[in-house]
Amino acid sequence: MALTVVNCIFGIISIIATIIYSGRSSLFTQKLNELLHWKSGCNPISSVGNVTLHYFAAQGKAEAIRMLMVDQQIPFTETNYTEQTWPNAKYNGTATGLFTFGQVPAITTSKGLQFADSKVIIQVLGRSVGLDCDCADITKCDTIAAGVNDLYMNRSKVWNDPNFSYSTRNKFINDILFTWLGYFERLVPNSTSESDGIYFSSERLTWVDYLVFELIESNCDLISQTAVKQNNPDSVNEQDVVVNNYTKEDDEKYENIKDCQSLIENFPKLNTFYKSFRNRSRLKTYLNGNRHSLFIPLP
Ligand SMILES: N[C@@H](CCC(=O)N[C@@H](CS)C(=O)NCC(=O)O)C(=O)O
Repeated sequence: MALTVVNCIFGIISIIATIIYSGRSSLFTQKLNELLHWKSGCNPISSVGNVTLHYFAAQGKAEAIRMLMVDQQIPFTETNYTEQTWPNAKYNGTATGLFTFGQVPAITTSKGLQFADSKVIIQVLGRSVGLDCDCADITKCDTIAAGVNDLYMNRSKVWNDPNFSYSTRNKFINDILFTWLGYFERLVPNSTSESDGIYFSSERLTWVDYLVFELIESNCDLISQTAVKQNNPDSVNEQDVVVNNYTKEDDEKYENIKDCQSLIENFPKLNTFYKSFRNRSRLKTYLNGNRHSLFIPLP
């Protein structure tokens, strides 16, 4: 009897050692976690319950989170801060520690979770519905999220500049957007085809797909909403000519980028991803409904 127990212990230790030395221990723990939660991904967690999204009545850094919640049927309500209500909310949220760095988005949930930061939120919500990346792809997913954030910050600088003009719009498309969409184009896996679904990671839908989709969608909207030159009479302003060496030809080149189609067709793989993702039925209904404004009403 004692010998059988010793044999068993020895057997278990050998199996664990083999898994560790084979370099596949993360796959093993992922499979174990998946079995325990009955959900895919490296680090699945149980349902978060009903969510309250603390953010402005604007798309901004909360929009990809909203898209994931709508598409994955996570029930949620919103605080929708305005220019008037934000200063007080910021003071209170910072005092309670909910807005860790004095900013939103943040979430609270009926199961007692509360934390801030757009990337942390979307990743946790993804984990709760089986949309975490595979363990082997965690670095790729974090990298994509960092890239989405970097482009967002680059864009904010341009679009929130009080001297924003039609020329700066076109210069943004030329100098920043084309370059960055080129980076994302390279991150679409080659092996995917439209019929299988195009996904950035783990050969299945994950939270990063919502981040990249929203990035494309919001840039498309910004470009379309500023496409008409008549509404931008200050085309090629003097400052742009002097400071940025900007010419009328630059304007003409990028005024052709006037809607989503004319932008995204320059990036074939992203185009296929974008079109197939936009067809997700709940998401399509959401996109066609009354959404918040693109711009944040900050005081
Ligand atoms: N790293 C944070 C940045 C959040 C952030 O920049 N929030 C802005 C709105 S998009 C904000 O709260 N601004 C108001 C303020 O700072 O008072 C995230 O990604 O969630």
